[in-house]
Amino acid sequence: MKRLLRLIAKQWITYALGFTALVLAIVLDMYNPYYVGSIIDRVILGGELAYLKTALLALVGITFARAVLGYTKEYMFDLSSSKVIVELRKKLFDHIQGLSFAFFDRNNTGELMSRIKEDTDNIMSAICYGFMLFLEQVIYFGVATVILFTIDWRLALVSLVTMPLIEYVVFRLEKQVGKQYEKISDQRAVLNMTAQENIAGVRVVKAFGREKHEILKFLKQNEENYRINYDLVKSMATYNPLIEFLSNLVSVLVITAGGYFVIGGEMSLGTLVAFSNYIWMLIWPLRMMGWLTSVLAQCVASVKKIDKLFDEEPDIKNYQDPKVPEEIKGHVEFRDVCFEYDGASVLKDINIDARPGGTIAIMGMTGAGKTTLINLIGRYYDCTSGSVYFDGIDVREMDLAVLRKNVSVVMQDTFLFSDTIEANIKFGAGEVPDEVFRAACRDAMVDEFVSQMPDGYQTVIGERGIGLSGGQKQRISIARALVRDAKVLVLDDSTSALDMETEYAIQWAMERRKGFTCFIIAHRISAVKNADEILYFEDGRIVERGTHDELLRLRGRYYETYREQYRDYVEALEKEVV
Ligand code: DUT
Ligand code: MG
Repeated sequence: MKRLLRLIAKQWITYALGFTALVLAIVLDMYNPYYVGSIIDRVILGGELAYLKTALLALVGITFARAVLGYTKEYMFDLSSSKVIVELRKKLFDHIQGLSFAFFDRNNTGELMSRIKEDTDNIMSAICYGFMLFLEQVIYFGVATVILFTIDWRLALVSLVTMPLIEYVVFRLEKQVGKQYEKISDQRAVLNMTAQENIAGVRVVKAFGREKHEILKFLKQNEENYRINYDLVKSMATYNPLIEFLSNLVSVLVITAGGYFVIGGEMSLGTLVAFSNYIWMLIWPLRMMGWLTSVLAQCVASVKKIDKLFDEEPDIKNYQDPKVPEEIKGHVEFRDVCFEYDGASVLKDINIDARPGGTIAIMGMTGAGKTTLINLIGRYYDCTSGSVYFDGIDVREMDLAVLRKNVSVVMQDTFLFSDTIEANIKFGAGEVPDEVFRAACRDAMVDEFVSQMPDGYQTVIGERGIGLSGGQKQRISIARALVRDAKVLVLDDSTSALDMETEYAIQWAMERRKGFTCFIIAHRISAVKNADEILYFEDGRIVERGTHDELLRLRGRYYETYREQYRDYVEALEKEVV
């Protein structure tokens, strides 16, 4: 809440201008019934024709000034609130971006999206027209009450009698409607999610012939949506006529009682007409209060949710006195590293020494902990015990920005943005000299297919049917890693979708670039056999380690994998030997 108030306070000038316009508009509004009343008394009844011109001119003037002030008021409130929301959204987005992987493991995307979109929208409605109308109605109510009592206290009392009743019904309606709105909002989220999942996963749906099932599911949710909306309309239809009736009842009471005063000569007709006009300045605020309180309550709920998100601290924070190695060489060391996800042990007693310029290859079954291991290098997670060192500094004490700048990762799941190929490759690398960019594209074999596209590197991915194959996406993400020229390169299963020939060409290019420490996770022997050390993982432990030749001699898991992949070749070779 404090955060929001601070942002609002920053826009105080525009809010103050809006507020001034609002007060002036109300003051003008108060003159309207007065002139109408005087026209009746002085012109219609008193025959004072000369006054008609003055009164009409005043009414036209008021209408015109009222329009200008109304515009200014809305514009100022809109402007300041939009600025507040833009700032709030930016802060929230920055904050979410700063949170660690573990946070995103715990929270789903849909929920975070609704914090950024729906909750900020709720706050926007509250601080813009919610706040504006609230002020306006409170002032109307206060001023109108004073005027009514000044005109005639007896009539004022008569008109106030039914007000609590109106207010009671309004709040009853709001309570019911509020619950229904909540249901509608929840249901809409479900509907959106189903639609979104089905459109995003349309290939899976079609491949498994589930179109009919998914359509039925959607229809059912759509029907449910209709039902809840229908309930809402029903409540409105029940309560609104009652509110209407009570509001009109006030007029009837006032005109009846006032009629007696007019007939008795205690009050002029014009005053009575003016009075009955002022009454609506009491009724409208009352009728709106229900809706307004719910807008404000929704805003408070949204602010609380957003505050909770802001309170979320990144698990991985920069060390208070971050260290930077004198010379960055790319020496990565794991010492007795263990890692757990929420208490489930994933890595156990890992010791690795990756010398600068060396290549460590990692093999093992799915779920063995390979990705988890490499996530510890760039400190996307912190190990549970033991330490990871980068150039002799514990990564937990190293400057995070420097560390991450020097560890370039090609992730297992390629993620490309809907942007040009060039922007995707240069993503996060800052200024990239042209020759570095070209060399990366050449080495990652991106040039090969991009040069055949009519727009080349300016082709926007994901637009107008520009789709890419799995291997092409992998090549782009390899180029993205190479462009950063980091001292440590991590390839997580990033050549799995490539044909042997392309994989070999990329390997050869890497060999030629060298000068960086490389971690390669791969399943193919061909991708790992030249590594300085091959680690074979099983269940979070290194069960075999050594060079290709050493591991073959060991005749263990690695040898088995080798035999599987080169069965025909090995058999032929063994026959020949015999
Ligand atoms: N795991 C979690 N939470 C996560 C990620 C993984 O509990 O956020 C578990 C699943 C698995 C183990 O950790 O049992 C190791 O996962 P990892 O992704 O490290 O496995 P991998 O060796 O990279 O498998 P793959 O070859 O399928 O990529
Ligand atoms: Mg993995």
